[in-house]
Amino acid sequence: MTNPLYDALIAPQIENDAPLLYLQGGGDVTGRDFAAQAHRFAHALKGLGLKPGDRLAVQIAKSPEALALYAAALAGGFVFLPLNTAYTPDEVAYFVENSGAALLVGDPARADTLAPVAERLKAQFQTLDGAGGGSLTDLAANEPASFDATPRGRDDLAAILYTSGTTGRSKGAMLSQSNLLENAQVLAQEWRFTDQDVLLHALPIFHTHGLFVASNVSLLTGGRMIFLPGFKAAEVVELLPRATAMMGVPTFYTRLLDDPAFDRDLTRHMRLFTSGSAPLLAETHRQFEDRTGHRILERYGMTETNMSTSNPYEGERRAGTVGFPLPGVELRITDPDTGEELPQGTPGMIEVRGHNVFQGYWQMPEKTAEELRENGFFITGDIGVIDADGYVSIVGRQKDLIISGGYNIYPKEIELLLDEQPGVLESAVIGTPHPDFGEGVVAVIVPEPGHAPTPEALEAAIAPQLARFKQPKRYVLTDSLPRNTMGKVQKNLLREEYKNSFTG
Ligand code: MLC
Ligand code: AMP
Repeated sequence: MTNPLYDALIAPQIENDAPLLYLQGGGDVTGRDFAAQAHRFAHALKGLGLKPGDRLAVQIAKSPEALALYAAALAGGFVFLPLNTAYTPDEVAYFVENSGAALLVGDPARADTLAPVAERLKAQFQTLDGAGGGSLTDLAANEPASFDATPRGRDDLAAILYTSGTTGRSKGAMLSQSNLLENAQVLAQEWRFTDQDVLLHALPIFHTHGLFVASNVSLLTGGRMIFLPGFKAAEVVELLPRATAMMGVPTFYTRLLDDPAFDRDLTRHMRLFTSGSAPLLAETHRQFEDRTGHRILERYGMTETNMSTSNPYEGERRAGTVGFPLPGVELRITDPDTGEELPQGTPGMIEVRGHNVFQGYWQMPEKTAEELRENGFFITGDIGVIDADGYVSIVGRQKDLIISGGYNIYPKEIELLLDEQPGVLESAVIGTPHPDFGEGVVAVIVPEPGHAPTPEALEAAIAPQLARFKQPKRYVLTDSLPRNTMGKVQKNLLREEYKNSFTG
């Protein structure tokens, strides 16, 4: 028995003496060194008592070592559970507890708050920092540079990625070896990746986009990555002439367009820019083409489904659409109430089925049953329409979700915290147009009679519990929330009323 993902992504690096990762500020990591580090980590994890199938939760800065830890999880058959570095210890605690993680790896600078979380939840705790140092690196230092990968089947879990729900707490999306491998294979082929590519990698590696789309596709095809700790427009402008491809969220592209140095000449060597995780305005698509001559290739995916659709590499990349279902993916539009398939051209619920669709939510069979039909179709919560040429467009969301700079933010989570605060009768959290992040978070607060809670007080109260990017960027007070006859808050009216919160 083999280990399909490890065999396809990591094993080929063992004999690779060429650079795999180009680093910020110069220097590189060869494929051989990368694989050796991964193997040392895998031994160290085994030495800590981790068994195949155990969950390995990590909240660490992006670095070559962080990517090697992912590779180590693949080698050892541990289920990789990456967490946004912006999450507070309270948020991390939920993921560790819910997943029953055996080990939490965190930044040494946050050990004071994370180690007690791990201890309380009976998980071990180790550290790894953005420069690659930490207790886990020390543990691994004297381990062998080779490792016999643990056999895995195609249906074995490779990763769990948590995704918030519109009600209740986050759910762990279980992704199998074949979910990840087949999706990477399809994308590599559709987007024509080869070992000649140099991917400018500025996305975080704790989400689907940066880890499974960008890193997996590049590793699979034997290409190289300019591996940056985060997105800084000026740095990207400097490095683009060395790259052939880049993947980004729309905010990357709007920020690049704000830089006058970003032009046709600078992007001459590029063969591909892709965008996803949030809607790319047709206007941005056009501006980008005017400035560079490149047409951004937009695709659509989500944590539970990896990538589902893509505009064509050859053929028309149509602005405002997410293209066609990928090979091996079926996409249908249904009536959100009845589940009946709708005729072409009618907007409705996007449902997808195929190799890409996850295995269900970790230990939440009832949630899984609500969203994953017995016939294999996953109900995405996105409203879409298919045009006469087969292009899919996303025209709305049925789920109450804000997408800000490519991060998902669930209003319910914020409303529950705000409603608990003194002086707050009730709240509604909405997303309104934001020039940088696409959508920005606005909290509409109805105070208790005689009270007027200040934004500063509310912000201070929720800050310890909520990652910074989720915190409202604007608070407004109002007398009451608009409701329909069923008593449901009419957020569409609020979005209209406060639409100029960031643009006016
Ligand atoms: C940072 N901030 C954000 C934010 N990112 N606020 C809202 N939304 C965001 N996305 C906050 C910071 O905490 C800071 O707060 C302030 O905004 C300004 O920070 P910044 O320095 O300008 O932010 P920066 O570090 O540059 O980050 C912006 C970004 C980053 C766009 C580069 O958010 C990013 O890398 N986004 C990519 C997300 C991603 O990879 N999504 C993929 C999900 S997978 P203050 O107030 O303290 O100053 C998925 C499936 C699929 O969706 O289809 O791909
Ligand atoms: P996540 O759950 O973080 O993986 O986010 C997935 C969600 O991001 C999808 O359900 C969509 O709502 C949104 N999304 C991803 N790609 C696109 C895109 N190209 N256009 C519009 N929305 C997108």
